[in-house]
Amino acid sequence: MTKSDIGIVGLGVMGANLALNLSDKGYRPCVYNRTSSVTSEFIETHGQGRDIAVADSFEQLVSQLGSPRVILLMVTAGRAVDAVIEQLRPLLEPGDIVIDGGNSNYQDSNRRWLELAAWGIHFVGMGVSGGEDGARFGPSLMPGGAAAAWPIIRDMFQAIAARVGGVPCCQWLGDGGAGHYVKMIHNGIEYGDMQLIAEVCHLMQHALGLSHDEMADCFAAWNGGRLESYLIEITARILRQRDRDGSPLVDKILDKAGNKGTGVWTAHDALDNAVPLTLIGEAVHARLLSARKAERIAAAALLGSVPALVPTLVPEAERAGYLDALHDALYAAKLVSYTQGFMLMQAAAAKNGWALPFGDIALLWRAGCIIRSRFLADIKTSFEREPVPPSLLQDPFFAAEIKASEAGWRQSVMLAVGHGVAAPALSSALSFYDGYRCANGSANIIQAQRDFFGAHTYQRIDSDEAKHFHTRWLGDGGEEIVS
Ligand code: NBP
Repeated sequence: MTKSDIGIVGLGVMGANLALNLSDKGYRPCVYNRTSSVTSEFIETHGQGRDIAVADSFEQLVSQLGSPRVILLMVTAGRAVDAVIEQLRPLLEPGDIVIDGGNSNYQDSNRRWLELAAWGIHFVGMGVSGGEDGARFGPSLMPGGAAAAWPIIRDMFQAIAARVGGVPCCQWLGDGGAGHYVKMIHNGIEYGDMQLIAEVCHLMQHALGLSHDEMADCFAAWNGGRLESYLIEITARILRQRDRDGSPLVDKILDKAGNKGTGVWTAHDALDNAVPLTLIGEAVHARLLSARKAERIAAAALLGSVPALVPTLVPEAERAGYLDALHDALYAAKLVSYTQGFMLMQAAAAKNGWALPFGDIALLWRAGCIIRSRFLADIKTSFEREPVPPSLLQDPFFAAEIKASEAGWRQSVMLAVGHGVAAPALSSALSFYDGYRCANGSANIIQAQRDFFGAHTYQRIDSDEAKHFHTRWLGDGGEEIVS
């Protein structure tokens, strides 16, 4: 019997499309789905003329695979992954490879990597991005886990991944949960990019008074320049879409954003790692606020609603200038978001002992995934520079870019504040930028307050950093060296 190259467990949206992608590239998958009717339907619809094997049980699946066995799990993240691994594990042998391609939490992947290693089984946690289309025609793949698995699975996954200039968007990221960690950051950045675009749309509509077609034209034009990206491109298309009555469809879509938790994981992880990931945090909070629809309606009635609060739109003659400003604001804030995302990955790499390849990460997000953009090529170049800058904002190219965008960015934030249009991501990014480049900040006041009420001590700018001082604020005002 001809053995299959890879077993696929789960024929949902992603599993089915990855199976077809593998088949297109000359690999022979063997597919299994818990509900057998789904497998039958898949084979009836797509099996014609393809060399795809089918299994009715885990035993059958395992018996149809060559050695070492490679099994890709495309099931819902969480308990289902553990349940499948539990059933598969007794059927596997040392050296076999189990790949979890779902949106799993990286801590679960760390655990599964260790648990399966105890049985000699190589676990790979692989982030997959690009949705249905990506899975079918070229996703961005972020694998990590048991390094011994990589030489065995590399060719197969690089063959099905998206490519930029011939380079596959699939590179090994490190031990344990490194792959799922990078996927989590990708998702967090996706939250930030989406929030920034939504804020700019709201300003265009409620402060500049643009029609949906004018907004769409603007995004389409921006997509030809520095902001070129998948999300800008689809926003132009979304704004042009009409409902059955001919009115813009977006205005009929309820303004409550859903989420599957990966943004919250990213924000949480940033706090755990003491990294100021403000923009993604704001994007998560904005989704949480959006979900409180009934409360917002009541508040609008009581406090006055936007745009009724400031009914005056920017005069038409000034619109073009404001649109340029919004372009620059979007670009600069996006730069802050990626700066913060890479800061967090740098901290996580140090904490987990991962040698994350930052330039490669930028490259593997260049195509096949939701945050794909032209701008990621510049990030890749930045990480190739010698010496590597401590953060993207200190890279000579990005420093010049953000300075050139600053005036428009401030103008946009002032527009939002003046018109009462919420723009938490645009404005928090500007506050981060101002805080980041402030050599003498306001934390001296905080340190003095902490010492005043809690004797928490402070360091002095005119003394060795190792020395800590306390002032007897309510006593004689004298200062003492504490350590
Ligand atoms: P779907 O919801 O389309 O499919 C889920 C699959 O999991 C089905 O095949 C289902 O089998 C199977 N499954 C479940 Br649920 N519990 C199981 C169990 N205990 N044992 C065996 N199989 C089980 O999901 P999807 O959209 O294909 O996503 C799969 C993974 O990929 C998820 O982790 C998702 O977050 C991730 N992901 C999705 C996208 C996307 O755009 N959709 C993008 C990137 C990553 P059944 O037919 O018997 O219910």
